[in-house]
Amino acid sequence: MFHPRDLPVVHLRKSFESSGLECTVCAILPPGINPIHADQSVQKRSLAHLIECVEAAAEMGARLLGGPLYAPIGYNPGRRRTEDEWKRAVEIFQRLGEKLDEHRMTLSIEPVNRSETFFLKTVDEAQQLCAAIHHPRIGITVDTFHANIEEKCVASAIERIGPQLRHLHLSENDRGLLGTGHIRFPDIFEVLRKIEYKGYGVIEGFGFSLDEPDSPGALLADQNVSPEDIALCGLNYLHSLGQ
Ligand code: LER
Ligand code: MN
Repeated sequence: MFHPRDLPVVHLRKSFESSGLECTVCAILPPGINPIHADQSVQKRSLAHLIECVEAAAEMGARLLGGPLYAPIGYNPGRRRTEDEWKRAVEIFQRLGEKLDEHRMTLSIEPVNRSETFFLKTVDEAQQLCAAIHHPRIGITVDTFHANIEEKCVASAIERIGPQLRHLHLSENDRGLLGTGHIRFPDIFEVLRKIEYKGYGVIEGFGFSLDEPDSPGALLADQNVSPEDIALCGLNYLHSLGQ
């Protein structure tokens, strides 16, 4: 989800209901929204945007909203994160707490790799952020693509955060078909069983599609791999692992 207002939320909810599918939402912040920005008007707009995201997710029937919701993807001012930025992130997520309670929504903050953010790259940083926010509905999304870049070991990182893992993006090291790269999914599933993970594993990958010429898939994916392949071959691979 980019702009919540652009989504046909009622139509989506009906489609999920009629097909018996559950829905989780991953949001990416659109231009002009940046919760860690020093300008108070940007902060205010960002809180309003996050509230809209929670409301739109609820209208779609979701109980989980996740993503790199602290800063826009690609925002990198070329320095380390400051304490003020950290405080702003803590404060904005704390202020969102009431809305999460109202809609019984889990918020799952996703660290992403260094080419996409300077603010939150590892699960340990995400754990520190969650500890500072201290809200029972707020936890962490691990994305195996990002974790493969930023963690020493993806499976150990997942084991370390244990119950704070609320959502999982299953993604190959090149965002391609699951099982064709070097992410050690069997080790990851072993650790998920160990921590008794009860959440979803969502396949996140990029396939080539002419219909979406500006999408990451069209720009980066193997041209022989479609978005449908990402989902269906990925699912076959997960079944082959007994999942
Ligand atoms: C979102 O889940 C994600 O992984 C980001 O890399 C998207 O840009
Ligand atoms: Mn992801």
